[in-house]
Amino acid sequence: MLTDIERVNVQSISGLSKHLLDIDAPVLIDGFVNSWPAMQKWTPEFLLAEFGDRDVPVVTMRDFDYGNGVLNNVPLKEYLESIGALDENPIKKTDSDSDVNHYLAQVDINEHFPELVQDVDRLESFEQETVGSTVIYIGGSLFSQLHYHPFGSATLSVISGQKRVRLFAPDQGKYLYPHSFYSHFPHLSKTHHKEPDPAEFPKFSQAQYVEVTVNPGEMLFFPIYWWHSIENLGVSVSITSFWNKNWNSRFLPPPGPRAAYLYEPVRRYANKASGAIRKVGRMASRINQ
Ligand SMILES: O=C(O)CCC(=O)C(=O)O
Repeated sequence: MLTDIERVNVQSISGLSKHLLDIDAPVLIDGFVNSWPAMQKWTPEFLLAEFGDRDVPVVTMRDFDYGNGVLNNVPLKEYLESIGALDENPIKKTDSDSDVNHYLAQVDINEHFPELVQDVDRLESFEQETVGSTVIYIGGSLFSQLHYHPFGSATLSVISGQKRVRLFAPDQGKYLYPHSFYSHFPHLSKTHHKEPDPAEFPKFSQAQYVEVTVNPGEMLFFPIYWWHSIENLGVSVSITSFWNKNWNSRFLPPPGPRAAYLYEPVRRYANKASGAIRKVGRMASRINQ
């Protein structure tokens, strides 16, 4: 089991992308994001002055569950105010106790903030993976639901604020209550709190994880299928870049529990069929009496 996260300085490792794919575990990378223009530039005042009137998609969800989230377009100014990003001491303002949460989450930077694209960068491309989208998160204190990425590797880079991340290896999925593979959210856990109710999710306490705080200027690399949940410790701005692996990672469940996922509809129909056979048997025995 992974007990700590490897930390590397990007300057000290040549061929970093290849190294990351070789180790197939999360890695915290220092010395890369620090040099992005975004680090100096993206203050709340800058975002407000440049984009305050722009409508941006904000997800509203109940109880930190992306599954019930609804997207609304809101002027950025209104959103920044609502999360306390413009307050002098934004960390005090939190909606983590409320059961309705608002989050500017996974917003495509090319589409919604094309002017900001030049302020960030990506790792060099991975062999076997093609470049996917780059998205921005701006949020107040909240919990971001446990999930994995089914398409390929990803990196999360913190520009401001802090994020506390829990990482679970793919084989821990058996304790993490994923939604059905045949649902809209097979990569989301049904648990949507940091400490899920043990009566509802008894196996969760058996899951092993490692926790890391990602600070401004740091980048966390996630290999495909690694489960992660994220806590915003106050107001934060971050960038996630995605890669895409190949068609089977996109359309098949994670390799470990793959057989169990694929077996699920068979089991469901077998149960239905055996119920129907028993019903016919009961009817037949009543007719014979
Ligand atoms: O920062 C967040 O709230 C979620 C980010 C995340 O899960 C991701 O980048 O995959």
